Amino acid sequence: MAKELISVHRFINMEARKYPQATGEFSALMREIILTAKLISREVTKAGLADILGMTGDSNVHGEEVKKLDEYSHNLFTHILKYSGHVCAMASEEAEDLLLGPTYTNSGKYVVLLDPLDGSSNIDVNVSIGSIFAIYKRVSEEGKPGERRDFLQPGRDLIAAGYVIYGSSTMLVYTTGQGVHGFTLDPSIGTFVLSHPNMQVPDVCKIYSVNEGYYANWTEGMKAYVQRVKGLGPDAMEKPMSGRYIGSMVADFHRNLLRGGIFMYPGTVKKPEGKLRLMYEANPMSFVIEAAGGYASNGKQRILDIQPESLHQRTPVFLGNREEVLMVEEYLQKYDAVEA
Ligand code: P6P
Repeated sequence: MAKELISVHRFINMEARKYPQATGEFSALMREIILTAKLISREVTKAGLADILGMTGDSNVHGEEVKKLDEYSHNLFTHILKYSGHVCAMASEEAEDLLLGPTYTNSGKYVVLLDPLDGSSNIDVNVSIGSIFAIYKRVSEEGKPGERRDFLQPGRDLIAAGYVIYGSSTMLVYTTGQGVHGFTLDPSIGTFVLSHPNMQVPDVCKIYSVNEGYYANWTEGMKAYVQRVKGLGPDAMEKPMSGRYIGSMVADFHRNLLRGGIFMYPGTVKKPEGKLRLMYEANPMSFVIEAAGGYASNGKQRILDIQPESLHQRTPVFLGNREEVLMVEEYLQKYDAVEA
């Protein structure tokens, strides 16, 4: 008996029926995100052809302005979502400040944060990249423009979060906090189909993902933990983990979610806050990993409990199997005198 084909739209409708009070606005917002994902997927898959098609520099053979793909993705997300009627304001890695104003809907209940195309530098070498999104319900008065406080909420208060990975296939993975579900784009019908229902972090942590090129800049605690997972030093694991690092957060995250692993982007002695952004990288991915049974920490505390202070603030990120991430906290506390 062939497996039943459940489109993401049917899935969203099924989920909405579980909440009698649902107005359908969140479902409608998700459908706009899905439309955007399809359009970006189409552009990403032909990105490698840019030079061949003469789409180099600022204009293509038709004289149309050609933007970099991350700028293109940003423009597409913001254009589609601001006219959705459900978003009063947005924030993006590609924009210094809040995105709001007359074209946004002051009556919109939601604000959306985006990393429109994370890891976009990997496009030129045909490595998987992704879009990351995070959705909060506004806390400011409906009917008025969105405000900064609508965004500066702890990640634990997210309504939904997820990512789209543009890889050997295009997949949408998202959660509203109740289970994590994966949908694979079937290009022949132009629809995301439920392929990975109820994704859970595997119990065994087999993979560690970190850029070891920064080893010399790590704290002693970070060095000691990585030595352990590599089977070195006094705490050596009996069966060392495999090292896997793509350098594209969505790709590393997705593989670890499926196979079991810990993803780390630590701070360094000189840059204790690390590189990744709290609001549109760490928080959404932490929301997903915790809904899948994992845990996410900045090395001292749960990422989702961090009270944000600015849109683009950075944070160290350790996420994946709960016990491994807790182990990192122990190492950093033990070796780096990191206060709890
Ligand atoms: P590094 C991509 O630029 C990114 O923001 C994440 O997707 C990725 O995990 C990280 O930076 C890679 O950074 O310093 O290891 O190249």
